[in-house]
Amino acid sequence: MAPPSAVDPAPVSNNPSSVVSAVKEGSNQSRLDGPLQYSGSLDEYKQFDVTSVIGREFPNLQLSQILNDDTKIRDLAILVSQRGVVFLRNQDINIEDQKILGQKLGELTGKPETSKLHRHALSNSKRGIAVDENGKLDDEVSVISSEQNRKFYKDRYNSKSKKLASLHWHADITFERIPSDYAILKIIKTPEDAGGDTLWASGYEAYDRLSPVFQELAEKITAVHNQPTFVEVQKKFGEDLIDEYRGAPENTGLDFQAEHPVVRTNPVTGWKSLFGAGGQVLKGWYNGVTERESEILKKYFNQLIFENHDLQVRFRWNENDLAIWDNRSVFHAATNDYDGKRQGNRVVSLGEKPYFDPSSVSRREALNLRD
Ligand SMILES: O=C(O)CCC(=O)C(=O)O
Ligand SMILES: [Fe+2]
Repeated sequence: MAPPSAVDPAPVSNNPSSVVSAVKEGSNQSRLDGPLQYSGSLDEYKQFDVTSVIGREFPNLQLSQILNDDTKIRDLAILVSQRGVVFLRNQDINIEDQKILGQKLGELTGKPETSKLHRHALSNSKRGIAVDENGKLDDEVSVISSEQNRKFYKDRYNSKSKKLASLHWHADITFERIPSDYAILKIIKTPEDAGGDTLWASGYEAYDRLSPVFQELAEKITAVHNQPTFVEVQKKFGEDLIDEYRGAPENTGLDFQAEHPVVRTNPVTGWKSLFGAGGQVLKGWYNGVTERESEILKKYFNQLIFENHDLQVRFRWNENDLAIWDNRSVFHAATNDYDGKRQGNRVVSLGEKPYFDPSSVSRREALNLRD
């Protein structure tokens, strides 16, 4: 079934080497010379847009069946980058193949050679939670565990919490100097009671909702992303953190701070996205403005994400459902409204060093969705 969205289906060469440049090898920049075009190789699978702005679901496609087809995996990555998040139901993919997929999505869309799978400082094998039924421990998989979250962050990951649920909005690991391109989460166990949905919000659309004057301002400034929580957990619970190589040579140490452009160009789509917002900036700041202005901008940028439910999509999980999202251009938030146990495996791929290309365009411009 053909996808119903306005994504340009123009076919291009399916040979990745013709679009992925070798010139930038060894650097931490994207190897793409320009945005990629979806070739149409996934059109044969039933699919639909979950909302007009964000989300595509494939109700029947099994990822394990297409893992060795580079054209299809590359098209899948392009769709994830265009639609922000892609949902796949009842997947039989095992954790080894989930990791292969995580690395391939980025490699086939030009990520730097030095960017591998992320090794999370806290959520890693040292927590002793197995990633499969054979008891395997793996630093390149973050086990998303309700039990672990309740232990480390009791006041927030708790159905009786009185904190604002919107405080959970974030993009993954943006405190790293080389943050993520794609993330893949497979939920293995859903809570016995209801709940545990996840929401995603479009950074492309958040950018498009700024006036031209505010767009220009946002394009001029950088944000310091700051994550002090892991060191707090280390101190409180005596947990050991990974302070060396976390999937890219630049990702080391325990400062968990990185400066990135507030408006980021996604190399795969060529579209501008609001990137410097969400929880990772709540404890950080904007450079180039006063402290007071920084606080005001934070509130406003976050309001665009938290309060515009028409740029969000909410996903209700069944066991073995899987989501793939592009951390460069979407934010997401888990819902902690359940008392049962919930668990999943997340693989996070590292992408390019974030950049802003002044010649890139907004999503509405690219798709001709004028105001
Ligand atoms: O538990 C969830 O649904 C999402 C957790 C999360 O933020 C992630 O996997 O990156
Ligand atoms: Fe996350």
